[in-house]
Amino acid sequence: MKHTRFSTMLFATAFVCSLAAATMIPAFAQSKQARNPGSDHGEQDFPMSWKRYYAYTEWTRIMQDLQTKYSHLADIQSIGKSRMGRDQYLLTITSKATGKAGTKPAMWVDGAIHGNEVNGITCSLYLAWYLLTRYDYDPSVHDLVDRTTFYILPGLNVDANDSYVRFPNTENNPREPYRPVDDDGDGLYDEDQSEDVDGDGDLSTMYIEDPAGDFKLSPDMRRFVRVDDPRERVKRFRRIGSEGFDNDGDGMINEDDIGGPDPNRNFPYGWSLESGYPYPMSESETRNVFEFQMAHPNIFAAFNYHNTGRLIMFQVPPASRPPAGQTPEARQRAADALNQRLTELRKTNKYAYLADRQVAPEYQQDLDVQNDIVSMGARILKDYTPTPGGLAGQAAASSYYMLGAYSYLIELWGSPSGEADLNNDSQVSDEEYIKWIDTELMGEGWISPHAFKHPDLGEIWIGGTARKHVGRTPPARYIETEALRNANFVLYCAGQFPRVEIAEIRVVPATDDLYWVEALVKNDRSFPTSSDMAVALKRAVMDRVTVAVSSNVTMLEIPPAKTMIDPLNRAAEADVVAKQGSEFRLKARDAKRFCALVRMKGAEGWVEFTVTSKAGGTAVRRVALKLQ
Ligand SMILES: [Ca+2]
Ligand SMILES: [Ca+2]
Ligand SMILES: [Ca+2]
Ligand SMILES: [Ca+2]
Ligand SMILES: [Zn+2]
Repeated sequence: MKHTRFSTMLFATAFVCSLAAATMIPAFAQSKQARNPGSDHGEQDFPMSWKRYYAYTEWTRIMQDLQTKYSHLADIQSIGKSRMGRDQYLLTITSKATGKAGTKPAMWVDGAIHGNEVNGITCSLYLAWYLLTRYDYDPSVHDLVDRTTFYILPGLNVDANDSYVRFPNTENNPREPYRPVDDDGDGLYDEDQSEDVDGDGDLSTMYIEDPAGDFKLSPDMRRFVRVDDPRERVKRFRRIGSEGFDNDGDGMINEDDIGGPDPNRNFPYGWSLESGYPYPMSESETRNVFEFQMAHPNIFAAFNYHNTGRLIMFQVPPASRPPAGQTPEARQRAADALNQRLTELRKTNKYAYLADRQVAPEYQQDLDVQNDIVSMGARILKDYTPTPGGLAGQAAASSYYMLGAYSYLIELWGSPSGEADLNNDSQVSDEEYIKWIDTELMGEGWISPHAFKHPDLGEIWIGGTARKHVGRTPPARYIETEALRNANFVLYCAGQFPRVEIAEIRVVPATDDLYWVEALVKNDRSFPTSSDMAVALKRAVMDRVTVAVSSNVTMLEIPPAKTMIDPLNRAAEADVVAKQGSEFRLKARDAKRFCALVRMKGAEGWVEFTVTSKAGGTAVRRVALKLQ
């Protein structure tokens, strides 16, 4: 067995072959692939108008039709019923040909937990449509749908969602699930709700003439404004409130409207009685969601769509207590250092973001990952601002702090900010708002004050507010731009889910018939294979490497330790793989070297490394051993 070390190495590495376990061959080839941004990417296969809001029966029909047309990529199910008996439909999107949904890392997306925030439905639905229609045309979507599962629940709070779209409402209502609550303590439930008094299809505000009132009409007669000077001689009005009648004749109007607890205070983490009453997960709408999430530990990250304000609210690890004895000066130095780092980062990326937070070392990676992801979010969404999210009973907090999933609450849209703010004081005044409506919406969207005879109140005035779908949900003409950008951000995140690969494998002769086999295992994505929080919660499944050998090769058990296989390569320090396999965890953009010592009897054999990661997939690579 004479050989030079050099020749064997060359020969062995030349025989490296990789098995295609990580890159599965899709059953549905991309026959229609399009790479021209000027061309159709499947939209015409399932034409959809994104120029309107859909009611519950319409958007659930769209979900059903999508599933029927793309049944090889999508399943539909009801995760449960709302209080009023509506099904909460969920689409599960992944290529069935490349594995079952539960075996792939998953992105959870929901919208409109707050009933009035129906642009969350549109964004979720758009994402589903985008993934399905583009699958055959767009290589990046194809790859994502092959590797990833998307659980999409467009409308969470279905009862209030339906009402918001179909009936006259202000932009703020209805918001909560329909738990009956006796707001005025008269023993009757929801007996006096707001109503469209003048029958114009909108819910606006009622005013009544009153010499002691503190409102007057603006000079252009389009809104009610406060009287600044008490001596001013002008027709005065008192604000009554939202349009409505005194339905129960108790002298009060709209004193017992529909709606129970805030559903986004009803989740278990950080729950409090005051806004999440009567107990955590008391509402079927929220409980169905959390039970589904608990039963699907493959959920790796979650998006919840809300409005309003163009924010990327993300969950961050808990702030560490300042080290004992940390002086205010030391704290200031830390803040200065953070600012300096941010200034440096923004020289090359104006969207760079760093959360102002110090965390314990075991959570540092989660903070780094979130900073990284939301910086890209700010870039993709353009005029959105990252900011750490709230904890109190919020779905996103439970996703991260209880399930270990990276989570994001997107506050969509918002009063037209930049473009409407004409004097650049970072506020949109009522005048600027109306000017924006006049300019951008050709005047559509504003209810000018008008007199009306009210059966309970007599002569009143109604108006001076915007209609629905102006401030909190975008006018139809802006829906698609908003939905597209948000779909891109979700797709970006899913594309950054961990992906394990064996980037390199090589053989280094040790002595006699002994050989070191060394593999370089990598995850080049922005997410680690499990979050720091999942590790802390003991929900993380460690990554695993095992070594298999051909019949004439034996793997030697040697104590697990770092080993320098090649003394000439000082960087090539590797962890010895135990015979029964070794566990580890790949962080974001991480690489680790592993080695095994094997003995070969005969002239030919092979050694195969297998890396399995719950979220990062499986990678297998084999190296041939051959003596000359
Ligand atoms: Ca009542
Ligand atoms: Ca009520
Ligand atoms: Ca009205
Ligand atoms: Ca009443
Ligand atoms: Zn909301």
